[in-house]
Amino acid sequence: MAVRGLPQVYASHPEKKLTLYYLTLGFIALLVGSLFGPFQALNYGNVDAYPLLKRLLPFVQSYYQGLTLHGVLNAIVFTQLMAMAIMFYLPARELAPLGVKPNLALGWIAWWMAFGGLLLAAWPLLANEASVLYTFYPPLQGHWAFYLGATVFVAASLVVGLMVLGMWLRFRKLHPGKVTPLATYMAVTFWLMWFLASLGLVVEAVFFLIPWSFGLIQGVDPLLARTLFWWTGHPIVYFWLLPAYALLYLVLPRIAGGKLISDPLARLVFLLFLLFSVPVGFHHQYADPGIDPTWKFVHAVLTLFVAVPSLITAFTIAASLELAGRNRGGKGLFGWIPVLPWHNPAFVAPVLGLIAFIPGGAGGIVNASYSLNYVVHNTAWVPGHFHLQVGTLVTMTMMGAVFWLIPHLTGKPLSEPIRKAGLAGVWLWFVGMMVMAVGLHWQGLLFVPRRSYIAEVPDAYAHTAVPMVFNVLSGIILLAAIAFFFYALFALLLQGRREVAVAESEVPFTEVLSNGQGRMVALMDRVWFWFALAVILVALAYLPTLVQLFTNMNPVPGMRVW
Ligand code: HEM
Ligand SMILES: [Cu+2]
Repeated sequence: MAVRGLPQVYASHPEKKLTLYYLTLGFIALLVGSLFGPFQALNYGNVDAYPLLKRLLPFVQSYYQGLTLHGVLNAIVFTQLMAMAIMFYLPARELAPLGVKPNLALGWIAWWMAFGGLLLAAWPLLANEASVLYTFYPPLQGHWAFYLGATVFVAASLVVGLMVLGMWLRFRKLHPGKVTPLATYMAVTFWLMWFLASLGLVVEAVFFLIPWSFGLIQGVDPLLARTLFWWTGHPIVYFWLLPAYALLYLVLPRIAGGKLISDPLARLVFLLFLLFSVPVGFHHQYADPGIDPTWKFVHAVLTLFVAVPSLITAFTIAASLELAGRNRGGKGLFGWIPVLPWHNPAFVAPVLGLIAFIPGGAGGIVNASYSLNYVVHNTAWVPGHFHLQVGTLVTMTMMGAVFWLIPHLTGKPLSEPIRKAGLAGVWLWFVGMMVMAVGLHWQGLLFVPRRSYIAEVPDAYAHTAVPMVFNVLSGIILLAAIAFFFYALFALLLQGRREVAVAESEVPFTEVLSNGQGRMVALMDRVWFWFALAVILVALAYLPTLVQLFTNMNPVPGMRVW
């Protein structure tokens, strides 16, 4: 039987099992969270399917309880578990041949913290005791278990960060003077960025939300709470995005049949994210009172800076894909495109995600442009924008990765029917998201608010009938996408067949055309120096405002309006 030999594979690579646990929990969260999506899309098409949803899931009390679950499970839980998996596993495998092993005890502690925190927060969410949306702005007041569970869940990511940092420090000790290998460099800058970024949310939770929800303090200052929230709230999107970027740089070119064209550019991208991800949060507070317009302008400029690494990424990855197509014999201006491996969902999903990222990024630059934000702020435009980013590029890159990663982690091979279902799932997901993006952006320009059960007021937005048709269509397409993709995923995970050769398959790390040597790379490898610079930038961008807010607090009592 083929099953013999698998225990040895796991014994020599125990990090495989941990990664599989992170991934599986993440995709279960995505499945549950996404189920509310089609109902929301129909809502933005003026079709009220909530009576049906309440019959299917009797615990659902309202549109907003569903939306809270959707935002929390997809944007916080799924994304974080993907980051824990990818930004741990790739460096762990890269460093293994160099004699560095991860401290897996930490990794398992993190898994149990994530799982426990998730269960604790799920209880009030499912019981309609914390229908405060995934931004939980005070004075809306949720149940204490929601804040505590969410905090423990987020803290789990920091433990994984420590584990990866530990691997890197051991690498440095064992190989003095050697440049950090690429995947590890990405992971280290990534986790350092996240340590700095998470501070805002940690302070908000530990000093305000948790004591407040336990009744230890009477009120919270909404402006201060929002400012601390967005300290983390912007960089959290890079926390979602960079694991996808890591896969785009490290794995996608290989799957496409080519090479990564530049190692130093890939490093530069991650370094720029370390520097500029955090000091930009006021772009979520352009419409807030009590924040000086000059500081809003400073954050607007810094936000446009942080678009640069994504532009570099677009060119680097597109060039790497073109190289792959040329290697495969593609000729002419566009001839390299059809020869790429379009039969393979592991290739198709991230590439479709990248296409969605073009209008997604353009919308982001609009949002960032200070006074332009007043046109779109809090309208349906905003979910239109971020479903292209996190709902499409990030999610689809992870969806694609499972088609090589799960066989690689478990030895369970990708059969023809599963491949086909997966391919259908990712195409439908892409088409559905693009159609929804048209509907939501368009409605936003017609002043339809986000976060609204508009199907309950069917005459209020009758002037948006055309984009509504797009939203209805997208809801139906995305429901089909969910069915195909999750069928493929669970068929892959739950099958009995296992092959040692599949379990032993290597991580498909891409070869690099221009190597990771030279002065630039050595300079970028001074990670602590860059980290210190990032800390200074954040202090400059935030402390003047935060000192004022902390010394002029106006706490207000909480309320429950649901
Ligand atoms: C299955 C496909 C999906 C559909 C049809 C869908 C649809 C929607 C719609 C229409 C909204 C706007 C609701 C409102 O403002 O009232 C929304 C909100 C949101 N979605 Fe999705 N979505 C899907 C998947 C995802 C995924 C995969 C993610 C992230 C990984 C995501 C993250 C979010 C977030 C963060 C919000 C904002 C929640 C809030 O405003 O509190 N969605 N979704
Ligand atoms: Cu932002």
